[in-house]
Amino acid sequence: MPSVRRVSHAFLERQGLTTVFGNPGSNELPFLAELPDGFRYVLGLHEGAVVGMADGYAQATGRPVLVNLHAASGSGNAMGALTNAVASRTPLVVVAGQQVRPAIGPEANLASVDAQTLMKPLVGWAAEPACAEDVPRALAQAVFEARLQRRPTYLSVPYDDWSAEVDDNALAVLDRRVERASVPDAAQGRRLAERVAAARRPALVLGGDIDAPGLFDGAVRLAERLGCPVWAAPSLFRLPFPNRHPLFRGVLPAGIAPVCEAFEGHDLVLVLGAPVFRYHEYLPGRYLPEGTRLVQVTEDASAAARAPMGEALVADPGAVLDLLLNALGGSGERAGPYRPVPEPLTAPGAGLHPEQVFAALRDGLPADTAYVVESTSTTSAWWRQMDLRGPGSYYFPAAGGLGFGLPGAVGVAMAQPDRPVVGVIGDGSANYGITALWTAAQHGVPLTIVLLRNGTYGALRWFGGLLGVPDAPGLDIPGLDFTRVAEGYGVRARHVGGVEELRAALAEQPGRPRLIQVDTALTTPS
Ligand code: TZD
Ligand code: CA
Repeated sequence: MPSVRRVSHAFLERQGLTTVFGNPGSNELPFLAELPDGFRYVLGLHEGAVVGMADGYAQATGRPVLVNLHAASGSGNAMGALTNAVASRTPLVVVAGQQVRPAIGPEANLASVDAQTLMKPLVGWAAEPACAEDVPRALAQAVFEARLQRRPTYLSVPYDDWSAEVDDNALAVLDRRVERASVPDAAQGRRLAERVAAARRPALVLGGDIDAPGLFDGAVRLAERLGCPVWAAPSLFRLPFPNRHPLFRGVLPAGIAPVCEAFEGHDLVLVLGAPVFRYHEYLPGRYLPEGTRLVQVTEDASAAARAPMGEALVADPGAVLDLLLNALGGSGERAGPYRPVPEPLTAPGAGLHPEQVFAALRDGLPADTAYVVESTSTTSAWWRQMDLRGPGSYYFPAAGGLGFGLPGAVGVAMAQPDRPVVGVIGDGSANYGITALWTAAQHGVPLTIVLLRNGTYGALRWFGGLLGVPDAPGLDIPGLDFTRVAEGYGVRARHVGGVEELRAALAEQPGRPRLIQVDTALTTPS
């Protein structure tokens, strides 16, 4: 009779979940015993970094990824990082260890009390199997729920379950295949196509789900066919459209009133692959201008249900793009040349203006570089200087939880070893996921971290102004030298003083992780 462990490992192998991001404890060791040869265990030194790396890896591969965490304490450490994975719709399958069944009730040390509800608000599905024999099936459910819902799931497994024996019925899980098809029916398709064709001044709003091969190009074709303006949805975390395309109008501001203002004069707003909307700053007003209709197409049923306005079609945005392109016919106008980049701004003091740093990245690095950005006061400088034209070019913490950027860059680089990957990380943000440097060093991940050191939580100073709090303590972070921190974790690092030195440093291709620290002047996000 096979063990729960053997069947579970075989299931994970068949489903392609053979890269495990984790940080182990005693409860987890029995799951990790006898891992078959094809498995790769990626050790992270803190659970926030573990989830951040797994999140980047899963987003870049577009596939579910296994995360192994230690009981309640490890899971708790991971929760902040999971908020981002929820917002980016990343299918993380978190398997946590648990005490043996008789020790849970009496709350022995390392028992995870009420493990099913521990991560509940964040995960789309959570369970602790009712008996050992149910573990392989429950693990399969965790994987399929994560994929179908595109949301993290959580499975808590008592550690002695792994060596329990199961009968042949448990093997049925190995042959399971679970798929989804979500193409609109003929009437729904016709209605939507007629609505779009009849619009006098349509506008497109694209969300993170459109940053995928096929969809990204489909969105460009649709926009050119319609000749309409395109915005990225508010609180952008992936780039769904070339940012210098002549039809691109930028990222919608994350407030009710400014979004309404942007849509002024449009009779139809078609939202593809985004919630409606992830506002941030509370700027009340009308949701939509008088006479503007909004239609949201998303395969996220919850995003459709919770939107405060508009119509929604729960369907695959890729299928809808195909359908609209077929229905609208024609070949679309060439929309004209890409918009040129402006000269980078310079700063009066000692540090570089962030625009100078970004211009150096743009000029010096290959066009297909993937950027993982966690630098919060430099957003407008970033979009003014960058010229990103293809899918998978840009990642940002989707729920705004810091600690994604540095680990996420490691995960993206591990997922795409042939693509240049750069983390653009603020001196505040870096600290939340800093231990990922060690994992990058150990795996020799060819990754560049550009560390922007302005000595402060720049975005919070700006927020202080907006909220009428000019005197909050705890916003400055002097005395940090990331070259020494990085060296301590085994990553080669250097400080660059000026633009030319930065450009020269970027031109080197070391083939292993490196950190480049540059002092920057304080700017505002917008
Ligand atoms: N903690 C976590 C986990 N997430 C957060 N978003 C914050 C705290 C609050 N926070 C922001 O929202 S922005 C920011 C903080 C601390 C400053 C980030 O500093 P930075 O970037 O150096 O990375 P800038 O460019 O100086 O703003
Ligand atoms: Ca900073």
